[in-house]
Amino acid sequence: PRTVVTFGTFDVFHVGHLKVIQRAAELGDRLVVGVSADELNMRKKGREPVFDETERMAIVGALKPVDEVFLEESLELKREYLVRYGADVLVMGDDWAGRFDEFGDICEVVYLPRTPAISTTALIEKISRS
Ligand code: C2G
Repeated sequence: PRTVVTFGTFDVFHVGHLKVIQRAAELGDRLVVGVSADELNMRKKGREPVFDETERMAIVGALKPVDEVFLEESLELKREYLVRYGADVLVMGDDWAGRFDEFGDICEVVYLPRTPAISTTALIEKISRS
């Protein structure tokens, strides 16, 4: 079977997240998702996620196209995760285009276009204004 692996925070889960997961799943037979740990998010984005890692993993793990979830604790461990979960394909949104090309020696690397005009940051703003 062809295993697809993707990564993300998936905080305040929205349709942009859903679409990238659905499209990632179509590229193989099995989809494994690495969900960013709270601490990794603090380092990456400088703010605490709205939903904690346990909640975000529960949401992503319950989606029909997702076969397995794990906690992504460090960006530096990407290669180890790809090997551990037997990735044939690494899928990322194109906000990461070019950033993971180095893993092309162990799997196919695919960047999918982001869904326009929706983001966790914009949602947080919209909710706080209402
Ligand atoms: N995404 C999308 N369209 C949007 C918003 C997000 O396709 N409008 C995609 C992103 O490109 C990414 C996934 O949804 O592939 C998750 O997005 P984030 O939660 O923002 O993930 P990020 O914090 O970029 O984490 O190791 C890499 C990181 O864990 C990626």
